[in-house]
Amino acid sequence: MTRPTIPRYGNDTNAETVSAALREHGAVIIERLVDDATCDRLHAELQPWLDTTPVGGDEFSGHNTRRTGGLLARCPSSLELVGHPLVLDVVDQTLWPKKTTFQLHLTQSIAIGPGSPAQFLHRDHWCFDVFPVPRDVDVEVSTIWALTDFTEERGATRVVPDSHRTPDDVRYTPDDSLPAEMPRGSVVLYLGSTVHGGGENRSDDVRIGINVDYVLGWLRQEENQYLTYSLDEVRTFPERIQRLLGYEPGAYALGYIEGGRSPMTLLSDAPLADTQSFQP
Ligand SMILES: O=C(O)CCC(=O)C(=O)O
Ligand SMILES: [Fe+2]
Repeated sequence: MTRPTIPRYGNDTNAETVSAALREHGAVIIERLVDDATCDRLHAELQPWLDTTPVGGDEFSGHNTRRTGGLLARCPSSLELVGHPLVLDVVDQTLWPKKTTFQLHLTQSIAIGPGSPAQFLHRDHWCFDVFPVPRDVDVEVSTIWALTDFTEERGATRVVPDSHRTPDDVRYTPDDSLPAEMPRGSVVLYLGSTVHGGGENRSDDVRIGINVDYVLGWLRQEENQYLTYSLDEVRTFPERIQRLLGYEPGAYALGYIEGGRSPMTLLSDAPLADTQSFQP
């Protein structure tokens, strides 16, 4: 039997191709989707925050791993990643069942320090507690952008290709996983059901990934986007990002204010096409 691999595309690919690969294999890499200048800028914006972020408090978070959230306000260049049109199109074509919209689940940098052991292999949709997500339903797409080159030695995210349709209680070992090796500026996308984890960092360097996850609009977000950014901060973001944060209703009657008004109306004085919620 041939060993599954993580499909890989160049930045001239399209959303249909990437989404099809993601749904078939549970993970996909797009190489060099942002350029070196963007990575340099983002890294420079992030560094002061990394310097003051404490290491994780448990094994899953990583005792020598620093997770810095709320990136949209802290690192303006992260908007380019979070709102990347190709990634958003892939997410849009992949999440199911989706009648209306999807939203941002979290942003965080994950800086895995030298000597860190591999993270426990897991499925991100386990954050939804006990709910047994049906095998053919994709409620979440996770992405990790490489801000430093991702090599196996440096702790590249490990993914078990083709694991996304197996029952939740099927357990995998590190031998079943492959490192998502990729040059900086690349992104690995995987489904909420795909088994994966941060890799062991056997190098002397810090591995920095920018983790941006998206979920269907009718689910609770992992990082509370309403409390992470003030309304004044949200007003400075592009409209697409405001919508992604959850300021547009998640479905016809989800998340309105004042008996049916879209929270988008809080962000601007201009009349908006969607001052009412979605039509049923
Ligand atoms: O850092 C990584 O490569 C993966 C992290 C991850 O999967 C998680 O924290 O849920
Ligand atoms: Fe994860």
